Amino acid sequence: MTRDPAQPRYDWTLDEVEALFALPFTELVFRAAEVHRRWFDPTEVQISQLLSVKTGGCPENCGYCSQSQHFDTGVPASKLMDVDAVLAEAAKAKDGGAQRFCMGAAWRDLKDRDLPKVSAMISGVKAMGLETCVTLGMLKPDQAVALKDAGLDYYNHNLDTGPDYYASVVSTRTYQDRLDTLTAVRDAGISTCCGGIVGMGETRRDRAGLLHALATLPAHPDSLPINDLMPIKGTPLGGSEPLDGLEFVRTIAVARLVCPKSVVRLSAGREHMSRETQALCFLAGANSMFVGGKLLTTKNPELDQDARLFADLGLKPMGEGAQAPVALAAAE
Ligand code: SAM
Ligand code: DTB
Ligand code: SF4
Repeated sequence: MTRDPAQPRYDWTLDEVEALFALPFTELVFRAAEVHRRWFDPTEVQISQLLSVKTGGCPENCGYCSQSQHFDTGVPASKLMDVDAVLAEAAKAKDGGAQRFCMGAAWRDLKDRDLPKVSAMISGVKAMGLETCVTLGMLKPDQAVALKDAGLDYYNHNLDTGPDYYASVVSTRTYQDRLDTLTAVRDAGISTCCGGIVGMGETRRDRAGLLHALATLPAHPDSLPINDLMPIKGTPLGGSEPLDGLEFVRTIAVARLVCPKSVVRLSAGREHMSRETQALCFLAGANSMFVGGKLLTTKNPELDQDARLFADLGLKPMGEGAQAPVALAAAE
């Protein structure tokens, strides 16, 4: 009996995932595009915008990160933003066309003392009619429940890379720590946003390892961000050899095939990607992106550039009756 490739599976082997990477490029992208349109309208893209609500000074040593206090990156540490200032940024993001507002904090874990302020940010953003997402480091089960009660839709917590390469990237928290936080998030009924980074000097097998880990979770991530490393001077991984664009597209395609119903985000790295590479990503199954000129601490394409990309590719924001972003509408 042949299996329907669009039906989610949780029993992938690492060899099977690696074999997908090895398919001829055109065959891989075709298969991914076929699966993509079984679950989604391939002209629709989910639009998120990021804000760093607490920047720098992080005690963790993630080797790619501008915000770790272990490396001299020139990113100054700042305190948790005031709720009003965050809501003002969320309003601007909404006006620009964002559908989800993602707030990131450079923390190892959430401290209970910060819960009331973070909860106020979440409920305030939610009240503006935006979807809410936060990424605050490790969470305990009761904290996840509190965030859900505040109106949280998504929690972002990445596995970052495959389990075999993980120790070369970060040593201050384990893969299992990350899996435990994801369990707390799922158990609280919050949607999961979980993916990783490529272009950190890992092998193709490591990239397959990341996607294998995601595809064999108890539930596939609702949102699956694939980040191309934004190289940061002063970090251990800042001088990594850039990943070939076609290999990035392959990673997107394999993510689409192993997690067919996940919303796959073409995440960090668009700033240094050609329009053609991005177009191939959308063809290969990516259907989410960050808009706005800034990610957390690094650059992202400006709205008018993305407006042109959307118009040229015939893409539209995901969802019935979704508002075309201002700059997108202006470019039509
Ligand atoms: N401190 C929290 C944590 O790590 O769980 C939340 C914020 S952290 C910056 C969120 C994610 O951004 C990381 O897990 C990583 O996957 C991604 N990220 C951070 N720096 C990056 C970079 N230079 N390039 C690409 N992705 C990056
Ligand atoms: C994710 O996977 N990518 C976003 C979000 N989740 C939090 C972060 C990208 C950060 C890129 C580097 C920076 O701007 O500092
Ligand atoms: Fe801290 Fe998150 Fe950066 Fe790691 S990725 S150093 S936990 S801010």
